[in-house]
Amino acid sequence: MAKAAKTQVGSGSVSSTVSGPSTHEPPYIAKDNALPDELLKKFAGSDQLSSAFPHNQTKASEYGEAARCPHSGATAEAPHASVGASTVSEANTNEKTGQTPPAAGENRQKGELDSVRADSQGQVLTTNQGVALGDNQSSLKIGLRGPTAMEDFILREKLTHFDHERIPERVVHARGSAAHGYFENYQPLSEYTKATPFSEAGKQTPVFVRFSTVAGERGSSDTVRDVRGFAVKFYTDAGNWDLVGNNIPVFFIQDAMKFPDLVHAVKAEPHHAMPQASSAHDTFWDFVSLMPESTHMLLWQMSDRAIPRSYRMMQGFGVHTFRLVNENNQSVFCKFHWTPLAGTHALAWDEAVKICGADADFHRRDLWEAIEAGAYPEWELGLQIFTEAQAAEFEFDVLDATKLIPVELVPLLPVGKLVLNRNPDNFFAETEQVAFCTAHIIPGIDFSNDPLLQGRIHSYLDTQLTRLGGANFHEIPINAPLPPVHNNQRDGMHRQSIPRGRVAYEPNSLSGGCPFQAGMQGFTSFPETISEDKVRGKPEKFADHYSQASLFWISQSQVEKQHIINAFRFELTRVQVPAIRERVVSLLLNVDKTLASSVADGLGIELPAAAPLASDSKFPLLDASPALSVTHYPGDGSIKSKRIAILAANGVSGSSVNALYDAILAQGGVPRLLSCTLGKIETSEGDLLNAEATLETMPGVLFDAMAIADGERSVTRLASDAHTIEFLRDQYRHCKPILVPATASSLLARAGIETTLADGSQDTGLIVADAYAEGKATPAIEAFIAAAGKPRDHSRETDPPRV
Ligand code: HDE
Repeated sequence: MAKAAKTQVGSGSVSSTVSGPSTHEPPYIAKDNALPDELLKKFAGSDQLSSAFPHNQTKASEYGEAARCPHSGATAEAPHASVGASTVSEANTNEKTGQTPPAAGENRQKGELDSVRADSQGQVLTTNQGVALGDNQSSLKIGLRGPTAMEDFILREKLTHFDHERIPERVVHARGSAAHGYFENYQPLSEYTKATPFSEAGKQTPVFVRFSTVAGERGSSDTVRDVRGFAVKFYTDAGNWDLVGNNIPVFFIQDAMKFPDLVHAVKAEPHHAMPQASSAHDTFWDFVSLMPESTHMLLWQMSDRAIPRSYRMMQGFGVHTFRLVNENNQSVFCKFHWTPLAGTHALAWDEAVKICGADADFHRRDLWEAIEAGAYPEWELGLQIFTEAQAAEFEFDVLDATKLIPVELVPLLPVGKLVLNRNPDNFFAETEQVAFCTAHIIPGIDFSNDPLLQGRIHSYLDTQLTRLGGANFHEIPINAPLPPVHNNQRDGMHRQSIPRGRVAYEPNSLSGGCPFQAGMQGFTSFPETISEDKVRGKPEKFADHYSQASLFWISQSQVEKQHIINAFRFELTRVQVPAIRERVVSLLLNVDKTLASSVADGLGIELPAAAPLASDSKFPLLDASPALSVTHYPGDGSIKSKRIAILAANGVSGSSVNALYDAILAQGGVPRLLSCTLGKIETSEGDLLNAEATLETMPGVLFDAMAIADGERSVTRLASDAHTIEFLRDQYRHCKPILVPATASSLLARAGIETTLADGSQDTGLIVADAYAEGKATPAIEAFIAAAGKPRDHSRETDPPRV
């Protein structure tokens, strides 16, 4: 047999990119040949690695029964690191390329935000190309009075960047605020789910949470009547999981097909773009009055839930039924509930409207300030877990997002807490660019067939393509998951990562099969058995549009019921077309006669006939569920992070101001010394205090409670400023605690405030007593602080208001 000649012929292929000899033998290369050793190793190593895949070893397992348990991908180890490299020239390094290539399997583009946070302290200005700027004041001109030179690349770069600073706002939920924090798990939940945030006691998972309103534009006001978004991105060690919920546990519609209609109806009307961030207009009520399934949600939306005092004081709900899946691939259904430790609290409607003018950023500011001050907002996560068999017994369908599951039926299992303890560095980079997506789930969580959820799985991914400019939004630092990303997706606008090597497909042998599929270690969909016709329609139980609306109504306190009536009256009064108003009342008649007739009275109309029912089926009459009332979660009674105004002017008793200030601070409240103007306030003791804000810039609606400090001269000066009277009136009308020294009783009289309630009983929130005695907090201060820590006492409230 002829012996192969020892020749270098064929070795040219090593430095070529097309074709080569038909042998597995590495080409012979004489020692003194200039070809780099690495290149030869890469050439030979590629063939060696590829040879480990004589065929696609796992192809057969893609078919039939075997496919139910996806296999792990075939993989082999590269004999040499350079096999995975794009180029052997990567050995030539510099400051920009970096000195060391990634280790096998490493993706350097990690999720940690620190790698992209920037600080300019002590640095000179540069262009975007890193060129130091000599002059940032004037453009380059031909003579001091001459035209600007076309070559002024510095001016052009600056203006061009500025011209493109805005991205499209979210089509809904455009207005929002967010914070970082963590979710801490109480106990392993492995019986129900393999989702890693629930795997161990005490395990912490980083989160980014964005709260929002729905209808308004990005610059709209925070305190409008609206549903609030409550979107949580869990950066888990198994990838990102987004729980994109609301502060109301149900929704207006049952099928994703109607979402664009709903949003077009509630947003500003298209001809004149009015009103901004409000459902109080014809198109919204026209649509919902023709969609009786929205009745339940409408009651929530007209309730105090839709005007929360703070993002920190509202519940959050995943709304849909989800699945939990454990290691044995057993599944249960689940609903997610966030319960705030601070309790659920609402604004008064009149207050919410006035805050829109006084501080459009009221909720944004509140969240930011609380976190800066270390009063970290907390929620407990509770799960309602139930089986498919239980679900089949319920009188409602768990796939219907207009229905909730009363906690009396399926109690909440507390599983962990959410703590928000860090404000973002940059609103745009984080809060604006964060992309929540219902399709982001991890092993252990899965979808139900709720037709609203199914549509959302598409919509959230799709919307980011327009909003964030392309398919690579997952690489934006705030969106990047903690585990490194490895796949064969390539290119697209603004690609950040620089994948090594020539392989961007699977199966492959040239990259040793990598990255390979994870099989049962990775995400697999729960294998729900479905055998049905293709059909457009809804299940029969979805036709019950009123049982749970009635349930909500009977579960409200008397005060809450009155607020709901008032809200319907307000919204429908702004509607112009009488037929629409009547249609809404015809829906309410199927909920509760008193509700419907009170709203009709408020609108000055006769009761219409009740809206016809959508089904002949008999639907249940349910018992009240106290947990549906806002009063069910009073909070811990502390004044932590509550804003309390102390009004003072020249001649004030300095000791009374100090006593109040100290007592509020000591309990974690936020005291502010307000006066008619900024500047010094002379105390009766001859000291000077500094006013922190004025009655004009920070009116009463911005505070949770108010105290007028002792001192006759001070009271007289305050009385001469009508802002004081407005301040008092608003605080009184919105049922907030008021502390007034006996010397200031005349102020109350000027404001039209009586010291007893309408029924003659004592008003415990109105304390008339001096605020200082012997350098200590008086019982009056203690009573005032105790009242400020409690939920609002609405016993002052009358309709119409007395003050
Ligand atoms: Fe959304 N929703 N939605 N939604 N939604 C968006 O996604 C959509 C629904 C919710 O802070 C959009 O990134 C459809 C229910 C929140 O960034 C968009 C349907 C619930 C946020 C979208 C719904 C929500 C959004 C707009 C019906 C409560 C803000 C921008 C099938 C469970 C997330 C974006 C953030 C945002 C679509 C219904 C909550 C267009 C199609 C039900 C909290 O993709």
